[in-house]
Amino acid sequence: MTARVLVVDDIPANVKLLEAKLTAEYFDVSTATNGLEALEAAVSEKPDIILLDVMMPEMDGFEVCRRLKSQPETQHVPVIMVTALDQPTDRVTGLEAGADDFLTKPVDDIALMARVRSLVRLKLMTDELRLREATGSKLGLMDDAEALHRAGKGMGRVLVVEDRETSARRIADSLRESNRVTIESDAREALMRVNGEDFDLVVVSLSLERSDGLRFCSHLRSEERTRNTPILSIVENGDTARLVRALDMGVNDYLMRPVDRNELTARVRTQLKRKRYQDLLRENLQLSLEMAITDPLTGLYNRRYMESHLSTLVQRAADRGKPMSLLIMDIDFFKSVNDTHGHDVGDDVLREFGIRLQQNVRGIDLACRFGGEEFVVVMPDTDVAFAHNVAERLRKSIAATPFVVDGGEKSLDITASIGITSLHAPDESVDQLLKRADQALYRAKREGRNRVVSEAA
Ligand code: GH3
Ligand code: MG
Repeated sequence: MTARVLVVDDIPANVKLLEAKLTAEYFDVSTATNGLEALEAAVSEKPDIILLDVMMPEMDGFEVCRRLKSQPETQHVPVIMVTALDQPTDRVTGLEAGADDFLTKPVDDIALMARVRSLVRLKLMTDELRLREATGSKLGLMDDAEALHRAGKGMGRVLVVEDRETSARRIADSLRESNRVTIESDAREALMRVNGEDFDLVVVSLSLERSDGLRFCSHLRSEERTRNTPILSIVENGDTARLVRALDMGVNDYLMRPVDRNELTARVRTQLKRKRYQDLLRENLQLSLEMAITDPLTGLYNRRYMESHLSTLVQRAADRGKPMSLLIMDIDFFKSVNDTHGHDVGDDVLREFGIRLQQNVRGIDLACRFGGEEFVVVMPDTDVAFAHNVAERLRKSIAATPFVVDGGEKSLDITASIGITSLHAPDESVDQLLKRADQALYRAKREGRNRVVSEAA
């Protein structure tokens, strides 16, 4: 995993030290030495995570964090506060400013890496959801601000897995005001419970006396049902080894004993908010997007969605310096299918064509019905040579097996022609891309149909 990290500290030696540690782990590091610089870099560098020193002259880390978390361009970037003081009050101030985690100087290498990785992983997932969501709202389907607002509300369902009675009670008491809390003292029982009941957050002790907390976390992460449920773990002070394993496993956050009440409630709040935000995005995506952006006949994405999302994908490929390819396919002599067998049979052919298309592209490829009997597949991270292979496979899957149509009454030989292009320059427009693919398609038609043509290099 590689990611962009912004390191902010007013003391050059501290910046150098963190920069060296992160660069050694192949992170892409940029730096800032004061609050204002940090705010600028957070926008211009688009970091995936920010390591932020608390004590800085003029604007301190808390203020920087507050500002980062209050502007839309940067509010989703995780912030780790780096503080010289191991003070619970500092942590609470930081959490209230919106910080996602803390590291204490001198920064422990293992905790630093595990922490950065864990937050980056979460950020990448949220980015993906936000990207799709942004495409949805461009189409007028939902409202980001409304989703965020709703995410901050409502009772959370929290499962506490802890076998020390006083500790369990104290945690439950702290959370009860705004959550529905269930206590389970045995990890095996807890596992049964999460299979039958939905929880928004699981708080789990990693030092259970009678069962294995880490194993429980790993089960949660491997099961489809609980894979996205946030886990907040409670760790014995100094038990870095177990903490690191937990974070590597995908545990979202942690608290060291003795558990500070304010820190606990603040972290629970953060996790619940993020969970709800993600749930809302996912729900919105499934419900409204599917209806408005798919083609009713084939179930593929429609042209409107494709054009809208394609510009986002082009931008992203350009930003990351990754290749991207696109193909246009057009059924050969389709007019004669309609003319000979009628429009309904034509529709059957289109439906079956959609199914075969879907079966032959990857999940990250975007397949859509572009118009009548024209289809487009956008392939992120794919160069033109690889796209050619995909196209050949598609062409064969159409031509090799006749299309059974008209309720099984007829069987038709169908072929298609395919034109391919790829992104040449980062500033290319969607129109240019489509036009080149179309020219390649035109050549495929002219050269005899049932073939794949890549654009001339
Ligand atoms: P070529 O090999 O050059 O592509 O020839 P073609 O016959 O496939 O191309 P042409 O553009 O002449 O004809 C496309 C036909 O597709 C004409 C149109 O009536 C038909 N068509 C477009 N949309 C639909 C649809 O939703 N259902 C059906 N049944 N036919 C459609
Ligand atoms: Mg055609």
